[in-house]
Amino acid sequence: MDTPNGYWMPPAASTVAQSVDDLYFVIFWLCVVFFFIVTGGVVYFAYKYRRKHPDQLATQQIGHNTLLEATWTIIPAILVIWIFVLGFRVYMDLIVAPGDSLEYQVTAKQWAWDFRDPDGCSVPGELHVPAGRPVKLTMRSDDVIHSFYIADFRVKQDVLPGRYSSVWFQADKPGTHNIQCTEYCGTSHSNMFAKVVVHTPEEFANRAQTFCKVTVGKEHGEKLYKNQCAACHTIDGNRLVGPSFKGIWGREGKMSDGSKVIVDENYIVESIRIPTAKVVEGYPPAMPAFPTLTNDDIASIIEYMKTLK
Ligand code: HEC
Ligand SMILES: [Cu+2]
Repeated sequence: MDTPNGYWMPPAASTVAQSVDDLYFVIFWLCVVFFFIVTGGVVYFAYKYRRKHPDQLATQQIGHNTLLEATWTIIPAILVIWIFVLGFRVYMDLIVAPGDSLEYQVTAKQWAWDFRDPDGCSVPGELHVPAGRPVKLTMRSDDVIHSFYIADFRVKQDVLPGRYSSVWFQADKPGTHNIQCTEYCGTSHSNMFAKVVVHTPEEFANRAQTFCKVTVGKEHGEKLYKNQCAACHTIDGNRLVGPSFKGIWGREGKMSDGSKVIVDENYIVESIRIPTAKVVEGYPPAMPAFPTLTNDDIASIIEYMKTLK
């Protein structure tokens, strides 16, 4: 569903795009008009006041002409103020996100974009948004300065390490558009592409069943628990092969070597990645490692464990 390219400009596919283009063309056509006035004047006067025969004397110096000078000061001043007013209006539209925007988290890193929608859904290299709703991106960088640019939407914003920046847009028609990084950010800068996919509201509402599986958050953690851990760990306090997860977060556990640990993030990550590193007293070292779980998966399991009081 790619939108076709226009002749003058990429397709104007967001609600602000047309006003950006209109402003651009106001300035462009003013430049064209002044180009012809100035260069036309130069050519005309060069011809009109050319030296007509070899012994013609130089024209006498002319001091100044108040009417002429007032005209070429006042008219450009009015035009420049007009451009400022038009530009300021468009700038305010671009910079102030509507209050009911869907908020996304965006992380740029050498050399990829990571997008996370308000429900924690994330698809590698793709930003999925609904048509007809404002979308606000809160952006940060893990390393160097990048720049987020959707030409079809006419939005562009630097993405910085150590500081949040944001853009917003609203696309009214479903379709796919390119995202580029427009700040030179190292070797593979020119490959730092992504896509924004605009869905119908129905498609977007069903994304959890279709293209966008939630990969962070306690609901995702609960799903992982049921599929991968429930065989050996209960959540009701009963003992299976392993200890129950009931009240696990923050509890003090005794290990088979006599040491004590407080259950925190690092202990849980270690228990899952290297289960034999610390073995709970009174249990066999029977827990398998889970190499397929991502760091996000483990973070989600931790979020879920915190709810098991
Ligand atoms: C085959 C059974 C088995 C499965 C499946 C299993 N575990 Fe375990 N787990 C154990 C056993 C046995 C222990 C206790 C011995 C030890 O610490 O290694 C344990 C201990 C733990 C501990 C330390 C508990 C404490 O009280 O200090 C954590 C955390 C843990 N498992 C997390 C998980 C997670 C998360 C999953 C699912 C992704 C999982 N386990 C799947 C058997 C299992
Ligand atoms: Cu970049």
